[in-house]
Amino acid sequence: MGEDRANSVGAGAPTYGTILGALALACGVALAQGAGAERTVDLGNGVLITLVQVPVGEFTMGAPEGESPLDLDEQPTARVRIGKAFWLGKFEVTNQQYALFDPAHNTGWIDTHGKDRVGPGVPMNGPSQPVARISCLDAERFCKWLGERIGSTCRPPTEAEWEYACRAGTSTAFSCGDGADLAKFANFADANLGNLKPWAIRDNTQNDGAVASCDVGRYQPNPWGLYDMHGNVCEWTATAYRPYPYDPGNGREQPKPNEERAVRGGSWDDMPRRCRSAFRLSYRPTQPVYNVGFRVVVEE
Ligand SMILES: [Ca+2]
Ligand SMILES: [Ca+2]
Ligand SMILES: [Ca+2]
Repeated sequence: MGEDRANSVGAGAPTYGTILGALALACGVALAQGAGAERTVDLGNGVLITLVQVPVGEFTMGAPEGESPLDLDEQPTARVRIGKAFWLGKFEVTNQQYALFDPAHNTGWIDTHGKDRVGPGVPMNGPSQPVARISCLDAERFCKWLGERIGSTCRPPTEAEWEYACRAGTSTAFSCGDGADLAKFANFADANLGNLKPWAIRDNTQNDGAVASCDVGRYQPNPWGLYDMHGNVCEWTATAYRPYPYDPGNGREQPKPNEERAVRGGSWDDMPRRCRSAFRLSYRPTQPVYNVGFRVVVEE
């Protein structure tokens, strides 16, 4: 339950939230407000999107000095408050889900030379693989279409919402914590990528089992039950890519028409460093990118 809703509870009958809270107290469990609540929305033809409720809270956005000396755009950090709970896609949007909006889109293949020219390569267009090769504007159009279907405001997450949800209360480089086996939590550029692109920059010491993008939800989720925030495909955000410290009031949430957008989370084609919670890069909003997809926010 979001803080807003909890605050609006009157003296009437107990709500789901108060019952859950009482249960948690009875069990001696400190239940974070909102974390873990789920709902589904129907895209038609029996295809659903599962959403996880992300609670109100505050976090440090960006990387502490020394986490990744090459990535200076992650500093300086800022304390950012998420003042309103929201619903975030539990998974990246899949090809099957996207096809209900745009049946003509084909995420296609990654061929052995990475160019879709030489051989059939590795499929990226399976129904449960994440959609990619869609622009940020396409992602926004999908969200608008979905919002009209379900009668809610739907959009890609802001850059702050994305990092807050990715961290899920952690301040380590990855939400699985320091010392965890990343290959159990993420699909990144591991030894398998050598089978597709022998020259690719990759971490040959790790084996996540996937050559290119794989079905969403194959790895372990983060502490808030969100999958593939690290890796698989990178994800569009609604926010202009501007220098830190992050300030939502400086116009970055109203990007200029062709201003580059922040893209988050890294992909199957990125080294672990580029899949960290704080990692940022950017593309023009009109540019479809072979390893960039998105997930949806549904506002409360
Ligand atoms: Ca991989
Ligand atoms: Ca991802
Ligand atoms: Ca960067």
